[in-house]
Amino acid sequence: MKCRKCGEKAAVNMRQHKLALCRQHFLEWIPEQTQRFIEKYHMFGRGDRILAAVSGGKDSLSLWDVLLRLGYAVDGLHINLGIDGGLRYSEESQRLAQRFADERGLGLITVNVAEVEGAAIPEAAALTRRGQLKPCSLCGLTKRYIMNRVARDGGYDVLVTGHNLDDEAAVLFGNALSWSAGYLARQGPVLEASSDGLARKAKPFCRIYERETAAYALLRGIEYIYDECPFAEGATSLYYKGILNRMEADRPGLKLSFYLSFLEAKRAGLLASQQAAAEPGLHPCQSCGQPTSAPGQCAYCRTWHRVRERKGEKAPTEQP
Ligand code: Q46
Ligand code: ZN
Ligand code: ZN
Repeated sequence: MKCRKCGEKAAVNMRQHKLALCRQHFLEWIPEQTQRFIEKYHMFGRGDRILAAVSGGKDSLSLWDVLLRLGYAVDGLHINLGIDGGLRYSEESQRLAQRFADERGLGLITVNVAEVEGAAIPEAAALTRRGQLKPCSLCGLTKRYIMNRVARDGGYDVLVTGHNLDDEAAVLFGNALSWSAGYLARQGPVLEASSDGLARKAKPFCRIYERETAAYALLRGIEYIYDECPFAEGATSLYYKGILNRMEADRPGLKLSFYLSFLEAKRAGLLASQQAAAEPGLHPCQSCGQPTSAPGQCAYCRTWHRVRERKGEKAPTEQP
């Protein structure tokens, strides 16, 4: 297989795009594509201050790398969840995120959940109803809250995450199976800021296959955490990814057309009424001031308050 651009030996063959590229041209192609999507979906501009959520995995570190190569001003945010699972998962994730930042002289904000809230995610989840079986629900709530808070308090224009096409297609598949109109209405490359304090969010890799972000990290020599979070095992999203991968193997490009057709249908008015009604009445949380639709306290404050109560501890003096 030869590179379409130069005729040298191809390093990556992308059947879905009918495109094979050598190392050098693949490493140029990913930023070009990313820039194209940033513009197409009006994600952010040159003067914007960008905060990238970096887990230490291939997607978020590749994204940070690509945005820097494109000349954007990007700081990183890493959230240490306190997950071990015999793999020292969180410790290793933070080490790799920190190393990436240090080697390039970049700013990385780190929030350690156990230090801020008094309990790591697995311990806290075991104390709440939310996370009895798996801590993912509490974990997701906590990550969303901290990301939003840091982005808002730091005055960032946009929060970017490394979600790739496989992630987006799997979420879309799940939401379409249950016709969750509210979730479908909110899914897309950009989630606009709300006037009451929800940060603007964008996913510059939403059209890049997971296989491509992995190849990018590998060919750029980015060291990332290979292991999945130990709690990801058996996750529905992985099950959906497996099904979509089987379909993709028979029909290259299926995942991309599934996602793009959805965006196109939305643009043409599908879910228009849900989009108009998607914003529930938000008001500031009584405790932390972040916007919430829940009466009184937001779900984050309520849940972590309960965790501390059950742990028999006092409320922390510091918020993330
Ligand atoms: S939600 Fe669940 Fe992930 Fe949190 S506990 Fe691990 S698998 S990290 S994306
Ligand atoms: Zn080439
Ligand atoms: Zn709150």
